[in-house]
Amino acid sequence: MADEWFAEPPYGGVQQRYRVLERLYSQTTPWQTLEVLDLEGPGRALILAGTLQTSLNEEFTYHEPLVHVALFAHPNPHRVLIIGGGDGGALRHVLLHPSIDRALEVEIDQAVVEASLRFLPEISGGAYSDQRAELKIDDGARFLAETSERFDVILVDSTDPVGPAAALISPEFLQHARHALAPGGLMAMQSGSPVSQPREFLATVRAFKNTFRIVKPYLGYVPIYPAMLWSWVIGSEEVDPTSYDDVSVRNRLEQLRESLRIYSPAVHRAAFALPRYVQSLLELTDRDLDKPPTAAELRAAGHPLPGVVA
Ligand code: AG3
Repeated sequence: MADEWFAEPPYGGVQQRYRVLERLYSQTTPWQTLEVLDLEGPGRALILAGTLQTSLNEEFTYHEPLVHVALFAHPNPHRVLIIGGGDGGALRHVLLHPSIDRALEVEIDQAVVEASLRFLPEISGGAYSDQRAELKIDDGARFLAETSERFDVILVDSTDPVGPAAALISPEFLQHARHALAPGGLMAMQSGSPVSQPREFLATVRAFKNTFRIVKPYLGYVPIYPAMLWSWVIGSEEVDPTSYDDVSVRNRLEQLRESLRIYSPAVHRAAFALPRYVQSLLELTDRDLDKPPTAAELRAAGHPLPGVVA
């Protein structure tokens, strides 16, 4: 049998690859190409537009930081909006919190939900049939522009902010999201890898800084994403996600319907401690966004693999 490997397009001269055990499904949806592959290590994996999104063995490495850092940073979240997240993993993690009484997911591509339910049902784990959950197939940007509903937490679980998902860091989208937050609300979004995608990371944080009073990027490891070191960012008008009551987080953690594999109050706190080179990179967000940083500027800021960006 031929040795078959899957890799995302390279970042500069850098590429991570996985042995393909089985090709289960592939389709071109109205929005993107969609594949489900069984990869050695990650297990069954969802690939959108040629980039790895999630897999059975590793979904927690991405969903726990996205969902639980944001939800525990809020003292008492009841209503959550998820934009994207068609694999249902973010929804499942949100619904682990007993305080949640409404979790609305707005996903643009119905095919992602269908393929995930068919090939990766463990990732949503029945979340779509939970009484508290609602799924709308719609453009999240349009939904937010029109809704009068208010949410305690908004999570953006998107593909990389290039192509269609670039709209999710536009000033209009973020203003609409800010308006859709209830008082004390906060918004979290994946912001790419400071190592393999420093420009996407900086553009996302910069867009948040232009919208929210309090903006805190944080880090974690997602082994199936390029360079593994990943980032998310939280924006809020009132809530600082780095200060929360340890005792109440510990109590709430015990009440979750499933035990977690990454999140703890110590991990929450540590995630916001940024290496100094990431801080130097972030200083580049204070300049004009229309001119993304050059490779020389990234190198000067101490970026560890400047070869990944041309
Ligand atoms: N969303 C995708 C995060 C970005 C991955 N980027 C990449 N592999 N180049 C994750 C969706 C999981 N619900």
